[in-house]
Amino acid sequence: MSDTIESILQEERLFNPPTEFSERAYVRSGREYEQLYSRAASNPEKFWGELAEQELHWFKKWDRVLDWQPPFAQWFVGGQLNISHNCLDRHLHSWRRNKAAIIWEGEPGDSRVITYGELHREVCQFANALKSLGVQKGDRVAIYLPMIPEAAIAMLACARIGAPHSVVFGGFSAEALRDRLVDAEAKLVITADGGFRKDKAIALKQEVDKALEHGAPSVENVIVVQRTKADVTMTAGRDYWWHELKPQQSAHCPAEPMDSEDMLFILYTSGSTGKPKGVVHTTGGYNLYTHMTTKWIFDLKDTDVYWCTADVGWITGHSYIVYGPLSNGATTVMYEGVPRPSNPGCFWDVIEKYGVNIFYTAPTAIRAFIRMGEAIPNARDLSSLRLLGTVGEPINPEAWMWYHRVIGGGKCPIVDTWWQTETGGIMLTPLPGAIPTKPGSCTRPFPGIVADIVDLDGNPVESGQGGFLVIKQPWPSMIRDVYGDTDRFRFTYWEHIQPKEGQYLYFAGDGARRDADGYFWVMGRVDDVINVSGHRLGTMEIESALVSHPLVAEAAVVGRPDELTGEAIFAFVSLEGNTEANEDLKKELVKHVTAEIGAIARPAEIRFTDVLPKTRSGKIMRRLLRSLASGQEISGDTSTLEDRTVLDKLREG
Ligand code: 6R9
Repeated sequence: MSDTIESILQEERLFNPPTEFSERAYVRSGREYEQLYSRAASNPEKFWGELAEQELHWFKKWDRVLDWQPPFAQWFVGGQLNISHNCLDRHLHSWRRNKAAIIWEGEPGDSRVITYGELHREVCQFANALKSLGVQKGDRVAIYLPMIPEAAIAMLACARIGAPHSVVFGGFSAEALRDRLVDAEAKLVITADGGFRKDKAIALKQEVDKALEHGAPSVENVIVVQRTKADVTMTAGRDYWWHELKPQQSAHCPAEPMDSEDMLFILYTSGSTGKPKGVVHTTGGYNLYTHMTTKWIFDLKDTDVYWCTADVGWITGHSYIVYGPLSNGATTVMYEGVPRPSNPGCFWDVIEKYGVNIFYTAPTAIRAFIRMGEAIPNARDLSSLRLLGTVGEPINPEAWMWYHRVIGGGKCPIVDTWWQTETGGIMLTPLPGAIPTKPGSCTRPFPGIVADIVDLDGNPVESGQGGFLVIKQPWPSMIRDVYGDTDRFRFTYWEHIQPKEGQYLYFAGDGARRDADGYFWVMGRVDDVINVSGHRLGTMEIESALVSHPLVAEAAVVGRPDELTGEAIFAFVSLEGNTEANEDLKKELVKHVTAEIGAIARPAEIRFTDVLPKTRSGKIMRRLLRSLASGQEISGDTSTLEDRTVLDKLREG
């Protein structure tokens, strides 16, 4: 890792929060934001302590808000609570008992609305089912399900009895599942016969069987939800049907009082090499931070219908489909499907059908919508929307503009939220009623978050200059450990940046710059930085220049070795709709990038492609493209790749 990153992209557009929005928002102006921010900064323990008291239910109050022995933080030490109680029981004593907690829409068009009262009952019964199979506080339970309500029910049931869950994305292979089961030493797996994805039934139970055959000795039982009615083999004494086991159980299951620092879940995140890391989150700090961020960032009111399109197998699904919204007593939409050729407008249908007010999705989805053309969303009534959000990757300014205009009708603020599995909740984001937005910037830190951009020695870099994005103070939902590997926890997050003062800075791999207004601009992963003749360039800015060409839908740039310049820019480009790919267009794109951001960013080579390799959460895997561009074999972990055939297609192209 060398020192800093050069910034070459200029973006001047500014959007103020609409007055009608600000007037009704929790945080109504830049001044209110500044006040909150400085209150949190001057006395973080008082700030978080007061919020914890006001916003959550505790069985026992904490003795100390924070114990910080870098890099180990403990929040609300001595306090006891249960996140499932905060998400369910406390809403039962008001009108919310009969409010929709989850609105679920299945891919084939089936649907279900579950009230808080019903969800509580389901969770209690399923928690008792887990107990009946011998699951105890502290035992790890793996959840390998499609996007069906049972996924949320299973998570809440685990939390209720104090069994940490480890949700494994339903699209991962048997091998990837096995690695995670072994690492977490899971005692039980909750799965389904299958799930619907892009009009096909995909098998899940079969993958679990394979994973167990290949060896996951800690697993004693499997619970199977019937979803697709596919034929599955049930092993007597080991496998149970959800629909047979659950109804026999009592609906009475008091929530286990958990210590604030008891483990709530493990979630695996891929390393670029080596085995995935089990990120550990604990109870109290995670509950509070996801609660507050959901409330203030999505400005979530009791009357809202809120929809986050993520999968529960991703941290975004944990924090912003399940725990954050339910802790706030909100109505959260869960959708099993994804846009597909048979129904490219399915997202807009869901918005229209349920009158969704707040919509949170990923740049990869937005770029796919752009490619399909605006006639599709324009044919639906999206007027219920009042707030939009994005997460997962830097959003290219042109994609932001499209989202704002076509989906938001020019009237909805956009919250571009930067965070990670490790941070548990959103770290950098506008508060929608308070902070004017700039396309491509995640703007400012959430109150209580002390973020900075530094060089390798931990010294802040000048404004406008790119560097390493770090967090300087502990926050409630921060990663506590890498499961079973504390050395890896220290090494991965706390030792790259080495300030002289012995200060500990959290760094998890992103480059960013800050502009003169103090706004943060994430420039991409520092592993992906391209070094052209000694100029270190982030991928985001070059890709955004390409995407700003009207015929380009999506772009990924990587460096490939070059004798003259060290590295040269290699761009993989997907075109809009039916655009014809030819040599003239390549020349035009090279010219366009040069004109937009300068000769230094001139692509040496462009390859047109229909597909880009992505993770399940939609992140472009540039590491794989780098190998392709330099003609090397692909090495390292590919278990998180969404579509394995993509690599073959790219090799042919
Ligand atoms: C929540 C989530 C984390 C990485 C992160 C960064 C990228 C996420 C972003 C963003 C720019 C945003 N990322 N949100 N980059 N702007 N708004 O995505 O967690 O799957 O762990 O990924 O995603 O590179 O470091 P996770």
